[in-house]
Amino acid sequence: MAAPPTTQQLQQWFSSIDTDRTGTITAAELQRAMGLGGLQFSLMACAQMVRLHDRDGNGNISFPEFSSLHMQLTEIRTAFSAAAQGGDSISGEQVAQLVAQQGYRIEPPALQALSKSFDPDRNGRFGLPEYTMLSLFLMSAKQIFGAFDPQASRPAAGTHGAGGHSGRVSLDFSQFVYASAQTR
Ligand SMILES: [Ca+2]
Ligand SMILES: [Ca+2]
Repeated sequence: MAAPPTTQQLQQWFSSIDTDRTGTITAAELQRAMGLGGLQFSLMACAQMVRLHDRDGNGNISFPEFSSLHMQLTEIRTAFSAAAQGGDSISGEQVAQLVAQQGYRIEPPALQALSKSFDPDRNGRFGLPEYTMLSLFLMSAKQIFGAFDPQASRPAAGTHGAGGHSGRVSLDFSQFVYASAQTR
């Protein structure tokens, strides 16, 4: 496995992506940089990447936030490459294995629906962009779910859920719309 990049390297990448020199990276700047790297993502997809790592909530990516985004994208790419073994796509079964390896427990019907929605041409194969989007979606879903989980912020007194999560949420329609909107 390649050595992790040095802070200096990361800083150079950050500066090269920050084309308008604002000291922050927007979704559009990220989209352009990924495109140059041969990965075509929609602006919406890049906005989701920004949102997932925008810890201070100012709508764009600072250098520390970029470091965590970069680490996440590297982890996704490493898992993908190991499964693809030199190829440029992986099967639905491999996606299911990777998802399980990351600790997600998802029932088969949900897993099938998940795969279908990230395989628009329905050929049962997932390239790196598709697998990345699927991973980001799951991460967002976990984050949003956790935010609505009533036990999330309390100690696990009397519950068996991991980290105090009850593992169940109850949403009204507005909350459902809010939650869905955050995952795309
Ligand atoms: Ca910028
Ligand atoms: Ca930010």
